[in-house]
Amino acid sequence: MNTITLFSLSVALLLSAGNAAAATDPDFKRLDTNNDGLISWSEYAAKNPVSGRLNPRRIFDNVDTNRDGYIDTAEFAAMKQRRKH
Ligand SMILES: [Ca+2]
Ligand SMILES: [Ca+2]
Repeated sequence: MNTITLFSLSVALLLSAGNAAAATDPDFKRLDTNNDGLISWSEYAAKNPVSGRLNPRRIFDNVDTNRDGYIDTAEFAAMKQRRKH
């Protein structure tokens, strides 16, 4: 057994201990390019270039409800809920 195998095992354990449902949201994972569980503004901006009248910075700030500069899984889930209604 090598260190890489041990590392992936501990990551898998950490992931299953956390909020597995939100962490596996494919839309969230698509935006969280460095897989740290948070979507930073630079990650968001890379996938959402300015186009037309939509300002991605305003959308990002809207989703980042606690204004810490990152979209976490709970904020992302809340945003998806709002879009459904
Ligand atoms: Ca990230
Ligand atoms: Ca936030």
